Amino acid sequence: MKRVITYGTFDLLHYGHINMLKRCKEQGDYLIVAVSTDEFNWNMKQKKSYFTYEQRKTLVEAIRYVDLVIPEETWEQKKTDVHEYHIDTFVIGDDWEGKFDFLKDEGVEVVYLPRTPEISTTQIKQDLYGEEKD
Ligand code: C2G
Repeated sequence: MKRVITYGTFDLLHYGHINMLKRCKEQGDYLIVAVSTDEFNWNMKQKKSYFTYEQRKTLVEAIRYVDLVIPEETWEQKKTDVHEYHIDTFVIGDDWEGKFDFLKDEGVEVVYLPRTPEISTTQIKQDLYGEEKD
């Protein structure tokens, strides 16, 4: 059983997220998604998500490709998560290209996949409300 993990905010869930999670699952048999908590989003990513962590967790758990959702609370937790959850492969969008290569030292395959180019949470907000910031 090949175990895969990925991380993200997944706010205003859209088909770009779904495309990514589908391809994450294609990398193995069991997919864990670490969803950023509200505190992590605000303190570390200066992001204020529209949906709370609990709401985003509920949405991501409902996706057929996802087997388990855990909270993402720190940047550093990836290094321990991969051992705690016996991860074979780490996957994330290529907007993070190279940023998590250190996980290879933990014996984990690191895969960066192309994003779905034309959609983003920011774009949705701009289209709907004309807001500039994420
Ligand atoms: N994504 C995508 N296509 C989009 C938008 C997002 O493939 N149009 C992917 C991202 O590349 C990422 C995942 O969907 O792999 C989640 O995206 P975000 O919610 O924007 O996550 P991010 O803010 O990049 O947080 O520790 C890692 C961070 O938590 C990642």
